[in-house]
Amino acid sequence: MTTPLQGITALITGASSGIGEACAERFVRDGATVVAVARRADRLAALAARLGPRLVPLALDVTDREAVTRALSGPPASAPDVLVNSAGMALGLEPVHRTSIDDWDRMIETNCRALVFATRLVLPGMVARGRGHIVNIGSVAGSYPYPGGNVYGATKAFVHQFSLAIRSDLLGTPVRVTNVEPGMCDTEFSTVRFAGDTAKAAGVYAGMTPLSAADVADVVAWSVTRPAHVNVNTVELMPVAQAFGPFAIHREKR
Ligand code: 8X3
Repeated sequence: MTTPLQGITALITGASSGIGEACAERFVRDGATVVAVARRADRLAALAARLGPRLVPLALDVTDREAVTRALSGPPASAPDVLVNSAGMALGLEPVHRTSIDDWDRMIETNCRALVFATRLVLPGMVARGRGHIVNIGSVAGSYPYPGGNVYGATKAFVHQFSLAIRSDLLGTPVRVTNVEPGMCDTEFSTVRFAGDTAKAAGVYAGMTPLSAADVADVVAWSVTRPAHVNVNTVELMPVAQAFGPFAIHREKR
């Protein structure tokens, strides 16, 4: 028997745009109540106006550990059936020796530290209530290195391993853990990566059909709605127009 989204509560981080927003939309459409977490209160208010009363906005910076602790210790965020950790970003595409160390800090802070912290806060309740599902939004960049992906890819490799590791801790409980790892997806991802340069970002997706945020939300919804005895560990998805390259060889001129 599948697990319905109808009537459940989902806490979704990074809900003001991209994959997080698409997940919020999909979950609300399918009957869930969504506590939508993001820094941008105006974007959350617009989302609430669009999706109705089952979209509960919670303006919050997920990297602010004290604020997150406070917010997740009482209603409406304290007892979710599902946590979708979608807050995250890539910053820059420079070779490792030229990257901004501040960018590294922000990626590690959001993609790793905030994700494990939110997860740690909701898990005791999920275990005690005997139900729960953590869905992390990873990336193919966590498995396949590419030039300039350095710390971004490493944060997503962290998310991959963390997702598997906590499932082994949760063995014997009904709490499920899934890592969804998309490839190229047409969201604000590249605009953020290139510090607001929309033309450069558009070039990333020129002449090909990337995944949409709704494609990824579909996989998240599918993972959550499997029968209760099924744990989807990892789902990797890419656009058909994206694939892997051969090893790069540097040859000296002789
Ligand atoms: C984003 C996937 O392929 O654009 O996480 O780096 S890719």
